[in-house]
Amino acid sequence: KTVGVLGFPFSKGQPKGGTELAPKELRAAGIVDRIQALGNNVIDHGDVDLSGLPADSKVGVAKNSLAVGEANKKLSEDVAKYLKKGEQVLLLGGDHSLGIGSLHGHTQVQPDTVVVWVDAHADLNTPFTSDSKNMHGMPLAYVVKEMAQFLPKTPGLEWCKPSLSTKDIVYIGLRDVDPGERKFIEQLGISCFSMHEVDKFAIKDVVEKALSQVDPSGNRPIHVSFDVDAMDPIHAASTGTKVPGGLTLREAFYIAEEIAATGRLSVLDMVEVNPKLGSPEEKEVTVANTVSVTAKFYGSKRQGDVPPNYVIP
Ligand code: DIR
Ligand code: MN
Ligand code: MN
Ligand code: MN
Repeated sequence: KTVGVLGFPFSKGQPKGGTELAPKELRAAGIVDRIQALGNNVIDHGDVDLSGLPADSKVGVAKNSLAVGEANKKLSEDVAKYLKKGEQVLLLGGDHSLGIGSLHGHTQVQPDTVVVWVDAHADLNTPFTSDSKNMHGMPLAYVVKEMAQFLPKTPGLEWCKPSLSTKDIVYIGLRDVDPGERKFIEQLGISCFSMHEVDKFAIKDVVEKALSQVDPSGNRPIHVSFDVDAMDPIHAASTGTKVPGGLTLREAFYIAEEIAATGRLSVLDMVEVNPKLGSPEEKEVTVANTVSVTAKFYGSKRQGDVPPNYVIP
């Protein structure tokens, strides 16, 4: 299979500068080589061209919506372009507002995709339910049909027509959910495995139940949107909104190994690494763990890997 790697050096979905540096850091840490060494054909397409984004005024219901909207429009087109060539897409964020363009582009090409949203947060806020007004807390609200009735007209996002249903989405790892988001999850019946369910059922059952709830037939393409803050801050401290009590590195590995085993991973977003946050050691650990988890999604196994042309010396 061919994996197309795409960087999205963007941070305007939240207030902290630094996530725009993550694609460069992840590449420097060898993410492309790691995936290639597993026997995948990897094409690094570089970064989405984010030059000349509009400047936002300070007023507006959602912060930086012109820039977020325009950047995501370009992202959607790029994701769709590489999927049409038959590639899988690995998207290196960037903050999680990129979920808008990534999911929009993905569903243009594969309308039957399911979404596994691995995150401490639900990212389902509308500009009305959000306290922060940061768009990295809103991407799912803009791509889910049932949410359209709750959204205001948002400058910059006029192009974005929702293309997913609540039935196509499942959450894993939630532990910091705002009141409006919780209400939407209940009212719209979105499948959700918060950290409570991870504790209750253990990760093996959580992954099994999550995949069977969202796709009982087990044949649809899978979009994983992996926010590194899903992991416990011990494993991923260099991120903008750390929440204690998260997934262990082992649980993250297990999710990734099981998704890889389905053979149906189509798009993977790895988001919210912020190399400017935390100590140098924490940055190094966060980047290294993000690379390791990503490699598991593309076939690396903890039981050990044998490169394709390996010969016993
Ligand atoms: C919070 C935080 N729910 C918000 N969201 C984050 O601002 O909407 N998402 N950090 O990843
Ligand atoms: Mn998050
Ligand atoms: Mn919150
Ligand atoms: Mn997120």
